[in-house]
Amino acid sequence: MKKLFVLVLAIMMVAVPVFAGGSSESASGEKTINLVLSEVHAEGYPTTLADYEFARLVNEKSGGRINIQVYSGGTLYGEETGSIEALQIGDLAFARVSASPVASYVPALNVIQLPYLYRDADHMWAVLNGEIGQQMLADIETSGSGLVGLAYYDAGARSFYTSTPVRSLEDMAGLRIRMQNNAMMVEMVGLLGANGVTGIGPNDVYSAIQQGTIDGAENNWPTYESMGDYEAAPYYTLDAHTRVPEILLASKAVMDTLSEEDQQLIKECAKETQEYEIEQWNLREQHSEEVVTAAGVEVIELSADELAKFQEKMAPLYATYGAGYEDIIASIQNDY
Ligand code: BDP
Repeated sequence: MKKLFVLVLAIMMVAVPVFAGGSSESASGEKTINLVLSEVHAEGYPTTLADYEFARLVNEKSGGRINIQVYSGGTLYGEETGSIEALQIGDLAFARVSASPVASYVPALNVIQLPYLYRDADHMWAVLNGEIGQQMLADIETSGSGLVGLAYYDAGARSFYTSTPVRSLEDMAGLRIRMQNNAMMVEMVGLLGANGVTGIGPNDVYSAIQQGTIDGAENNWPTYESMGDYEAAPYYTLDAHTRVPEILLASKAVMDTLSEEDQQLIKECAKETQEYEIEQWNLREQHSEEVVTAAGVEVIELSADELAKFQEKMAPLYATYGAGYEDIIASIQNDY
């Protein structure tokens, strides 16, 4: 009888996974809180490593009371919008996502990912860890989005990769480029003469290029390498159009079920993992560049004049998505 009960329980656990988490009681009567984190990247990718570090820290600092289980590789949600919506309704506790799709729910976030906004990574980090970035992160929670912004991570700079070489702005004409689910990003590629295609999760870009549904996509060195996309689109044009940070998000609905102390503990642990992710990021970025170039990818550097043509096309985005944030944009450009 006992065996049968264990079997039924095991089947139920496989058939009905609790993604948001839940709580269980240990033999000593102490409550264990089980929470789930969704990640689109594979094991070993910098953000995935940071997710595990976050889970480890939370477990350690809560004396083993809070357990976070990481689902990597997009196994839970292949598209980040899916995980964001699950957070909103409390079906999922955490998701590590790009800030780009989050801006569809918290539009102000577009301001910190406008094309050609930052000079380099140091400039971006000064802004993100300064008053402007920290205020934006805090605003996610008060925006009514149902999301809580826990921490920013690095994701380098994004550039275009294509199945035919892009050596000039003219070469972008008519290309079908997979973009993240963010209206500003789709408009951006349109301003460059190409057609943005959305609805393709990052793990499906490779096959979409191979099947000819799209002519290319855009991303940083590590994603280009890790997803294998360089094999399908072997031309990488280093226009570095955006620096879009990653964000570790929590569900407001799930956070509200926790004590104030546990919420604080989670927020502190998340912040603590930022430095670790940046270290892992820098290592992986270099490694990915080596792998991709060794595989024979043609890395195309644009001349300053050509790059200026890309940049000039972005003015309408600053006007539309920067409206109401002129002071913040000027401050990012001049004070940091
Ligand atoms: C990668 C981000 C990942 C995004 C992906 C994308 O790390 O969060 O989902 O880009 O383009 O750089 O969708």
